[in-house]
Amino acid sequence: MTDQSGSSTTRRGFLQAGLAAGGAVATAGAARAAGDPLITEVQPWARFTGVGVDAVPYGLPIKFEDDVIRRNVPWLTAETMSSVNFTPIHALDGTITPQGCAFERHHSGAIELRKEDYRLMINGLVDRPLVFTYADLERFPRENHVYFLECAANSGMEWAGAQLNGAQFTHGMIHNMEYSGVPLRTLLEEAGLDAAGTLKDKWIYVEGADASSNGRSIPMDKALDDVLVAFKANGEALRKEHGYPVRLVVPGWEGNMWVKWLRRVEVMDGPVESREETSKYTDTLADGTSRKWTWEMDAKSVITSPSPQSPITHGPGPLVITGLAWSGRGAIERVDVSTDGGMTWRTARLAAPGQDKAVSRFYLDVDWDGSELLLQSRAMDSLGYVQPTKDALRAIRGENSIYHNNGIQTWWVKPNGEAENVEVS
Ligand SMILES: Nc1nc2c(c(=O)[nH]1)N[C@H]1C(S)=C(S)[C@@H](COP(=O)(O)O)O[C@H]1N2
Ligand SMILES: [Mo]
Repeated sequence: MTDQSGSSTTRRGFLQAGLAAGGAVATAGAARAAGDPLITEVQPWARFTGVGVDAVPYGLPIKFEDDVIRRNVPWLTAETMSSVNFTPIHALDGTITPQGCAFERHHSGAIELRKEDYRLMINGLVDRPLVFTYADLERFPRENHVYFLECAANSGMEWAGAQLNGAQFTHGMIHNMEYSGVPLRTLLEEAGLDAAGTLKDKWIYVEGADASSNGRSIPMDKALDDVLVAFKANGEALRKEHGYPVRLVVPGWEGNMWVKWLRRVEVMDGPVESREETSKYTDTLADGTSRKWTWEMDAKSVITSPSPQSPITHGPGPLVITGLAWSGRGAIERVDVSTDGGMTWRTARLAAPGQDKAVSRFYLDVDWDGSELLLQSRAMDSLGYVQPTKDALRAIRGENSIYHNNGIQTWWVKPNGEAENVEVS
């Protein structure tokens, strides 16, 4: 333990050296090299051996990163069983969300379902109603795809104005994973769709094995397009909270339709109009009528750093502005960043070309003069759709909405580097 406290003292020294040097990163680096004990003295981690292999059979993040966790907002819901927590997007980089900190949304809690007890039924207007075991599913040709899942309620608290102070809370109902699974089309074809007749006007109804069942209707053309019956995420088994052993992946469409612990797919003549697609996950407009079947998640983006939970700690000079962008209708084509509340825009650098219905990472590398910033990002997708301001959204949707808020987010960065959630529309 003394080793540990010793190292944190020297770490403070490291920070002060950085601040004293100020300005460009290179100048700071040169000054540091001169008399930094972290460079000139043998440190505890070099004087003693580390732990051996197998010390931790399945690894967790190192303790220094123990604040990079999912968090909930306790006052949002009465209890955690039917609730949501948020991905710490302010602290992540790249595009893939580790399962261990990917947000959870349950309507009746996460269940424990063994592969051996897993059954998937396909019934209704099919030639042969079938029941698959987990082992059966593993024998169909598999595909791998990276897709984002965004809860339709993401940013829902921000409709009327700025509310929650952090990208994790305003935009953290999203994750982006690589799924391995079998196309639903393959399983529907195995059951045979001749009995359904014309497929164009047919629907499927999907439900989970949990108490809520979270049943949703999906039009047949989507079901036969890119929907996956997935059993792995980011290379490993789905975590319990994400639907182990099998979940539905409905690319680009609202998270509610991605049924976890998938137990049944029924082919039907029409939609069920279940609770989750009538009283919930619809958008009440200014005139009191509600939009429904708002499945696709419109293009959206957010700056993850700097942001309220990720302030600037290094003073003026080189600053990396970064964030995430995604579209449920296609790929991200371009992201613009404004530092003056939307008056002027610069095109950010995409870390990689946009992928269909997957998250893109963007960067804007600037020389910060230390003055306040009103940071915004604006996504454009492959259909030419441009992320709207919150005012533009409210003009169409009114003020009663919760779901599908893809308006432009603003962070007010102060000269001391701290950031706050504000609205500039
Ligand atoms: N069976 C079942 N599936 C479900 C839910 C649920 O409560 N039960 N919640 C839905 C909602 S509203 C969302 S946003 C996503 C969340 O997926 P995640 O917990 O993996 O983030 O799962 C969806 N699928
Ligand atoms: Mo959701």
